[in-house]
Amino acid sequence: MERAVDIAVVGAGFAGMYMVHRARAANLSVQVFEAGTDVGGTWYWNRYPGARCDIESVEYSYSFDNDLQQEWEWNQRYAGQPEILTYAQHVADRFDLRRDIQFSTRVTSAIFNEKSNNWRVTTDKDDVVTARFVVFATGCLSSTNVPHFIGADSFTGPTYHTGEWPHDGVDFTGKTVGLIGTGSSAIQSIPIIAEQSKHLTVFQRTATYSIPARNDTIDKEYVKEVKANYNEFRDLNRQQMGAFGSNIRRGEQAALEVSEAERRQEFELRWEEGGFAFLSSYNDFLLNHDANETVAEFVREKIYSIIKDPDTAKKLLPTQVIGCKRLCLDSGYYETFNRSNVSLVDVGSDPIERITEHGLVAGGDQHTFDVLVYATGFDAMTGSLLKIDIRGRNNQPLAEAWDAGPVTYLGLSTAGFPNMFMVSGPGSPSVLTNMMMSIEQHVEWISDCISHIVSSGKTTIETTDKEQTEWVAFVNAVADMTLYPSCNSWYLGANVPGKPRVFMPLLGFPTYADKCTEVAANGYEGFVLV
Ligand code: N01
Repeated sequence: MERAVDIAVVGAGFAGMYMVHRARAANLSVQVFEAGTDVGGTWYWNRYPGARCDIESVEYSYSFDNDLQQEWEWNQRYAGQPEILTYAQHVADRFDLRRDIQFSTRVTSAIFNEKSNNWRVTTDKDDVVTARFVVFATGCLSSTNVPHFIGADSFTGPTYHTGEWPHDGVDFTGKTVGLIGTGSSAIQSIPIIAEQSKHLTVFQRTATYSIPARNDTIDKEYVKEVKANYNEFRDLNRQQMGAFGSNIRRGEQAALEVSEAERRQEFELRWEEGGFAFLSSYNDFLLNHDANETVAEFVREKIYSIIKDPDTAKKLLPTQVIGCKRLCLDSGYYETFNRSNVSLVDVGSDPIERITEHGLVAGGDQHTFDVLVYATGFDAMTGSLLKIDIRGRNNQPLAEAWDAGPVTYLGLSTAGFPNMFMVSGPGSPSVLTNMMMSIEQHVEWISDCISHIVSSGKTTIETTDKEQTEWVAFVNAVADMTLYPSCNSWYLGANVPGKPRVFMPLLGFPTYADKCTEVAANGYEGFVLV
């Protein structure tokens, strides 16, 4: 049966959930479709052992409702996946969000009708909804990346991807396990899988920098302090580059302005403290190669000192710029390679040739195992959007419009796709921030914009080719002032073969948020309202 709503939303993670709340507040009807059986998005799917957020819990949470933020009690400094999922479920209950969300339903297409100026959204459950506006709250890291290895289907044992982990968990007891990847998901899961399994073989293409997380139960006194001035604390965080970490001591000097002895003392202190603050000791790590090398070398020394076997230690030493790929935080990652039941295979110099019935072949050697784990990440930022048949004016597919890489204005909108919005889309700060703050900022901007269109009697809002071309150039020019583009990160789409190399997230939350506010205040400058 065909239904009509004001807003169709794709995805019921933190972005889609808040979109429901805001739409209701604006008296707009809303229908959300969610592929999972419940809310939570990333935290619904990523149930691999050890999955944990690396932004502090008091910051990685909604700020829009004071009672909610005052009443909710976190247990951990960095909440684990089960705790965050419970929080998402609590929010869904508290604001009665589920009645506008249809679960176990995947959106298959969203097609703009130029005559009626409506979007026609269809699903794999044969729903058809027409909506004036469509909002993609599909998440930046939701479309799993499974490399196309020759013979992948021939493996006879169970295969898992960290980003689509079974809800009942996986029991590795007595099993031999092969795990591909050494990004954040691998770094969190490897220590736990190693403890459980008979033997774990890790296949590493690029060695990773990881800093101790030093996670612990949350300090109740600290929480009390935060809650006493929660709104001010949030505002201060929104003024940080990444919209988090106002409590982080940020070095105001360049790394090479101080002596080696002073630097080392600072690095040691921050290594002991753990967390992202480690990379804030000096202000130019991502601007200056030599400065970066001082801290990179410190981490390499730490790795070398932890690992007992010199050959393994050498393989684990990263060479790229530290922070260029997203920094990982771990609990016992490097120490895991001292276990007698863990081995490391370098597939950077000898790539995986093929998967076989009982394992894989790399560098001419056959490696056998019972279970295969892909910790190979995501087709980030664009993957989930491009999986859906999205078509705008002239029936043009989004995939065609983004043939040379994603083009957006503000990461919110793309030309030729009227009344379509993306939450934390490519071209917005998104993954380089505390996602909760970016999500709130986008959802509030989008819902205000929709309310404006409706109340002012307009029909459509759409950006222009010129505006988005300039925006993409700006996003890349900002990145080019830093060392970010110097390695093959997923920020650039470099982890997915054939994906156009474009730096997707914008650096700097506060100036971006100001720009969005200014655009709206100036009558949606850069958009055409009809
Ligand atoms: O994915 P990744 P992830 N052959 O892309 C390797 C967020 N997150 O799921 O580096 C062999 O980082 C690939 O190798 P290389 C966070 O933003 C957050 O771990 O491309 N190996 C890499 O080692 C994070 O950055 C949290 O050479 C192959 C790995 O697979 C993002 O999600 C926790 C390969 C993929 O690492 C993604 O993290 C978890 C191939 N063909 C995730 N293809 C926290 O909040 C890929 N690889 C803590």
